[in-house]
Amino acid sequence: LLHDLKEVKLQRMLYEKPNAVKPPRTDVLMMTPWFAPIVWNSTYDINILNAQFHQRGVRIGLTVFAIKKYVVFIKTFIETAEKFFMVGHKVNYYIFTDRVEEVRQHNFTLSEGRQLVILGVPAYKRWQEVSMRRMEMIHNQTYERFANEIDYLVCVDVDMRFSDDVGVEILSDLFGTFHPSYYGAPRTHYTYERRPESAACIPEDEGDFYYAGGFFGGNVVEVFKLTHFCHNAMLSDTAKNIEARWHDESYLNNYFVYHKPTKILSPEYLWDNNFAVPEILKRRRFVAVPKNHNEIRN
Ligand code: 2GW
Ligand code: MN
Repeated sequence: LLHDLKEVKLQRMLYEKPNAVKPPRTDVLMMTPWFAPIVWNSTYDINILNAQFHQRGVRIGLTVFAIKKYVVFIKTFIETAEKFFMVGHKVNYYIFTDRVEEVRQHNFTLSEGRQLVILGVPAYKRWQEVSMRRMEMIHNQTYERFANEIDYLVCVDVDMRFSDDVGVEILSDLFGTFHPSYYGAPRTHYTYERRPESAACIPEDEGDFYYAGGFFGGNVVEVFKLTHFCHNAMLSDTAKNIEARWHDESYLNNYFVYHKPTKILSPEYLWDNNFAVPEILKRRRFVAVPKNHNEIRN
């Protein structure tokens, strides 16, 4: 085995020396108490990271669901991903939809090394279920497909657009994203599921951050475990006639309390332009597309 290993060495590269006594940012938390980096602008060097991930020939899968009327979001989503998502790396888009023909008709032209896979899935009647069942469908494809095709999975909402770089700086074994509404809030303000009967319950004195349901990921094995937990917790709640407060997001938050993410993305990675932009927010990389709730959700 050892005899097959080639020497891997980064190319000569010029960049500013890191300074052990001067942190690049002092206005935000850059590291959790369990030593997971929190990704903010100016805390990393993308050239070093790109070289490392290219060296490993990393393949990235981006999963997105466009069920029923939400197919309207897919065009902007893919077009902006082509401009900003993992540029220069191997990317597979996995679009889960009940409207395979409509998605296919876009005939997206993709850059080299990028592929689009359309997966036909059922359309659940209730929107809460449409959202929650994503965990099951991602889980099912993990051993069917993802294990053979990619190294990392990135799972996101579709009612979004990329508006700045989202690259390999986000990748890690297991990652989540700060919800843009709660990153500065005290624990008691987090909208966790609090009923002890629910499998999503987080007691008042537990929990680190409030993570967004619309952006998480990790390596294939970790996403397999996460989606397995979330789906089964949801099924056991449903059997007891409980629906967690924020659906899949509630189970995700529970999972992250007891399986700490190895990296966390700042709200740069999930923003809503209806919010005032705070001083700490230097970039808005992935932002909500305004939607007419009545029209799109009924
Ligand atoms: C339809 C009616 C009401 C709500 C959602 C839907 C719907 C969602 C749909 O008809 N078709 C569909 O494909 N979806 C998918 O579910 C789509 O990928 C969408 O981005 C995702 C979540 O729904 P969304 O984006 O309308 O909900 P948000 O933006 O309020 O999402 C947050 O809360 C959700 C749970 O309630 C999820 O955790 C989500 O990840 C969060 O960002
Ligand atoms: Mn959304």
